[in-house]
Amino acid sequence: MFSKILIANRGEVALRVIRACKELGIRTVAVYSQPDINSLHVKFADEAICIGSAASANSYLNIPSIISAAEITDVEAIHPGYGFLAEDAHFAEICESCKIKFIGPTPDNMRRMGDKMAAKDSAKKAGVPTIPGSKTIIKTNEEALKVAKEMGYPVIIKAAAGGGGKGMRVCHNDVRLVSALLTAQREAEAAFGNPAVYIEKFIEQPRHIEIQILGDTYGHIIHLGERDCTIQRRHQKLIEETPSPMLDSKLRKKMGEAAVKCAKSIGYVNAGTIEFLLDAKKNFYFMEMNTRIQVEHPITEMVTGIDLIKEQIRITSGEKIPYKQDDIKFEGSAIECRINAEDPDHDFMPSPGKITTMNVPGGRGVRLDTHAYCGYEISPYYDSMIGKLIVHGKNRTDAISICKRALDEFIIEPIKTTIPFHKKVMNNPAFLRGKFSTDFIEKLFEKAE
Ligand code: MV4
Repeated sequence: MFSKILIANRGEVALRVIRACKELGIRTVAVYSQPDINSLHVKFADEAICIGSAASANSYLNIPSIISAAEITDVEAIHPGYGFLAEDAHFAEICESCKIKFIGPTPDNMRRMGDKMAAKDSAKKAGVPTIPGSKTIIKTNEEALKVAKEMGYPVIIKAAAGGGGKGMRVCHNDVRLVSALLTAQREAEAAFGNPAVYIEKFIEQPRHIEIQILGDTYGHIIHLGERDCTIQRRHQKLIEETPSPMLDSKLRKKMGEAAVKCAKSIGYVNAGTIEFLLDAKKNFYFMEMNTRIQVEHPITEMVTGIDLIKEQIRITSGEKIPYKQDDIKFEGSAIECRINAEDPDHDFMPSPGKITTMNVPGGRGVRLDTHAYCGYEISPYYDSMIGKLIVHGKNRTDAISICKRALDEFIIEPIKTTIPFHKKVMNNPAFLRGKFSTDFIEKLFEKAE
């Protein structure tokens, strides 16, 4: 096992990794940008090194600075958290060449899944259902029209280098398709430096269901069930839950096995997530794979009792995963609410600033992952997440009741937060019934106006 790890991240996830390290008896090195000097990850790490100024490009994305910090402090491994360098194959290679272990998948794993068409192809070859669509990149209007005619409208244009919704366009007819092709290509070029797009049949009112997987360096891969991430706004997840109200144990097993097949087909190592779309008839389709630990990983930890960050570290240090698929048991129901410094009454506008009052919820079934505290300033330089409220109950109804009372205890002032939004959702009839799709938030705000 490692004796010292550097965490190449900030905020709640940096703290999350430090906590796992402490429990494993591993010393930690934090890196931080100048404005982050008062962050808890700096306070709770054994050592901390300033790696640059506020802009991410100068600090949390600054590979030479991070590698220098790792060499000065003589760490054996780097945990990248999520975002920043977590899915950067080049960074993982540099770590390797400096004899520092990258806590995550191999550079080859990341490259294979980073290209969305290649990823889809891998899934298809592994025998996993994929969304019908073009087999190649679409360059011309003629190609686009031909594919749309074959599949029938509506169709969706997606960026090949993309993911996460950027460069996407839904089209209902030929005229819209032709104009959307050019804008999608331009948007893809601007966002990813690559204008390549492809076309798929558009699945209407789907659910976003993802499967957590873990693979070790000996080729042993298991899944840890699903997370239902259907409640999103502009491709930002706001609420995640497990188990999904849409899945029974039979479908869970089928999707879990499909996810493991995908991961095995590319020799996947470490923690990863396979995203699926589930249509109204409960057909599931591979969408993409995230080659990192995700923001919403705690809900899986709550129902399985497995610490995913510790497993990531153990896998990287060469240990075998100590469980077989049948050892994984799911207990109760967990929900995560993302607490962002955003104003839900004004189009979720960012609301950075200093927190002068903060009362955090606790009690039975409550977990709070946050780097914020009374006196902490939410910086305008980074994402607006203040923390995550994670609740765990014996079933969905129980989890919702814990969530409601925890939200009532949660006070953050004077900045605006998503707490009132979550309170509203926890009382929404469609949410309570578990019957909703990816347009849930749009519909919620339509009604109010
Ligand atoms: C889709 C889709 C419907 N049909 N693909 C959104 C982000 C990116 N990962 C892919 N996304 C979608 N792809 C087809 N063929 C609908 C979405 C989508 C969506 C997916 C999950 C959660 C929220 C969403 C919101 C809008 C669109």
